[in-house]
Amino acid sequence: MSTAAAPPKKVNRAGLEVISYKGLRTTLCAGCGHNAISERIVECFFEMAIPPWRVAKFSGIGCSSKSPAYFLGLAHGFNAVHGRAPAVATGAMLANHHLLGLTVTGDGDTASIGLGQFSHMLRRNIPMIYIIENNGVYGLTKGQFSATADQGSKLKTGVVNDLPPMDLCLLAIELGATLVARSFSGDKRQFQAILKAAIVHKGLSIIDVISPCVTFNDHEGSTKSYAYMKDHDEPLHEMNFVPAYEDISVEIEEGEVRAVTLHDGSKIVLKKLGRDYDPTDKMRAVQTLHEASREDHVVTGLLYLDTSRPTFVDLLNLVDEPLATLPEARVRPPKAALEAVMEELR
Ligand SMILES: Cc1ncc(C[n+]2csc(CCOP(=O)(O)OP(=O)(O)O)c2C)c(N)n1
Ligand code: SF4
Ligand SMILES: [Mg+2]
Repeated sequence: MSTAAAPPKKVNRAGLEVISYKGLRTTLCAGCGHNAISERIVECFFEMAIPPWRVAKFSGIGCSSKSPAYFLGLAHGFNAVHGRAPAVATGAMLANHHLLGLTVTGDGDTASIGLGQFSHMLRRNIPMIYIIENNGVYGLTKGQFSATADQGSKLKTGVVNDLPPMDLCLLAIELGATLVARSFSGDKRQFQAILKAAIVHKGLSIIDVISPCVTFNDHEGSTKSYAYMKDHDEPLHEMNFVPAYEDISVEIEEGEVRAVTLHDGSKIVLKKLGRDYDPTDKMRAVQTLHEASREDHVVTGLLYLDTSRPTFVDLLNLVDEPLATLPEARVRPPKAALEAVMEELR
């Protein structure tokens, strides 16, 4: 009988094992793209050593919005009404801007009932990560087209979508998000690099992830299926994330590699694939998305990055301590001040 001791469990820089980053067992369909996204969230938060209790998760209603139950079980969480995650998250981030906000929701939740709230979150550049698990349908209510479904795409029943799609990345760039990326749930490496960059970005990160619904939208005629993405995914660059604590000097080959520096000194290293792409050029980002839509390509990667725009928390000039932890004496005017106001109104 062997007497060898069990190998030590792997811990991250926070001294935590990966199990501290997991959630409940998924109840989504086997093969659903949303499950792959939950797995990447567990891996990235573990690797970046973010204590899970420093994270606040938000969602709306949908299969995608159920997924926060399946990762970071030790984090704070709020499952809002359909489409209302942005307002709840905005309030929470203002009440405690020391938390790392992570919203995971769907294309239906975001682009239909939640569009108004989504737009104002973009304008305000609320500092948090907002992931859209985009499958082109309302999965939870049995597969009706959502507002991101492509014109001409077909449901299993043969019904054709006659309406033009809403591109949530275009909207995000236009209305003020400061990190905007598109990925595919089947591209593990690319999504990990984007998510790690979003974790350190000080501003609103919108990540639109094409995440196939294997039950209602993975057939021929769908433009959000695994097969369609295999043929039409056009990565803008090969992405690598170099965290600030790794202190690796990045070799820049002129014209081939572009490195963009994030707020904490971490870097996103973008290796050119075919075209030269500068994610800090807003006009170029918008043009690239329009061209891709015209040519039936799905461009993925880091579409847009702006590290200079202030967040809503900066604009409000909040005190550094979380408002939620301030004693009443510091958040409420004293009785004498209220009496003086009343006196003026008499
Ligand atoms: C106010 C309200 N209207 C409608 C619904 C029905 N409903 C539940 S989930 C959903 C859409 C979900 O689609 P999506 O956000 O894309 O998530 P998925 O299931 O595809 O991941 C709808 C319309 C609801 N729950 N509440
Ligand atoms: S119905 Fe579609 S979106 Fe919902 S869990 Fe199943 S595969 Fe995923
Ligand atoms: Mg959906």
